[in-house]
Amino acid sequence: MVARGSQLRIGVSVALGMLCASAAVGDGPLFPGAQYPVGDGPHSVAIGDLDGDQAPDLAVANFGSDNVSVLLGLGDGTFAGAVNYAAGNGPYSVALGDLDGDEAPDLAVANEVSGNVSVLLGLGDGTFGAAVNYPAGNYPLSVAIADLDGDQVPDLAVANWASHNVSVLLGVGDGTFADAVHYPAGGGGPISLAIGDLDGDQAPDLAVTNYYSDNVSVLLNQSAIPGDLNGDGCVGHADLGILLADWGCTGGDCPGDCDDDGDTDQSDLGILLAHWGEGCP
Ligand SMILES: [Ca+2]
Ligand SMILES: [Ca+2]
Ligand SMILES: [Ca+2]
Ligand SMILES: [Ca+2]
Repeated sequence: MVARGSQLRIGVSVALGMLCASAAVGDGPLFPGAQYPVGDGPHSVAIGDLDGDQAPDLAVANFGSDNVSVLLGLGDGTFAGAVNYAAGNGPYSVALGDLDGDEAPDLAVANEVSGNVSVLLGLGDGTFGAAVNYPAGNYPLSVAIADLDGDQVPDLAVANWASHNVSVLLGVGDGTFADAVHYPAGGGGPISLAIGDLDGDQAPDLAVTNYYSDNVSVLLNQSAIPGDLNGDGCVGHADLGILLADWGCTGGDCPGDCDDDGDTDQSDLGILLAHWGEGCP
């Protein structure tokens, strides 16, 4: 188990940014705000508009009470009382994203003790359906959401602290997920992960912090189709348009550069045409 340093198990603090310079007191831009009770042992918080009123809301993973607290924002930096939804055992991390394509944010929760991920689909009004749990690795501590295979459906990536690996659960599109596929984290005790395109091929990659080996692993996504310049999982007219608009570009940073040699020319067109239609519906 990972040591949990904080003994502040009571509430979520909200610090309001001080916007008026003339009113500045002290050295920093923040001052302590209100506290809002949540569940027991809150470990992680995420921000998003969960009820579609343009006011940011909070979702909190509560390790001790095996649930997630949702606090709807009133738009002025204050929040309504927490509503709690059951998750798995030992929620450690929570991420927000539209997992079923209905434009209402959903919740993904990494449950350390039960070794799974809970998915709670949002109804759009700030309430959530019952958790559906998907097995991950041992002691999952972090979850992130991104379309990892380029099919336009969000997927889940999970860092598993005790099994030293990362689980990827591909989204089906209706809010359900395929079985986890595990990848070595590249270090010991992966505890946190983040997703971004680290090599510029339009496919999201993973960065994973490894608690025991004191390093960060970079896991490059291998699923990009050569020629899929806009990363939508299909090599087609849109990509050809990008390439032609970029024709003759040199010196790197060329959007039409399929082979990563720093320019956009005949070789890139050849690659695109060789993969024409791949991945398209
Ligand atoms: Ca809201
Ligand atoms: Ca949704
Ligand atoms: Ca996907
Ligand atoms: Ca990439």
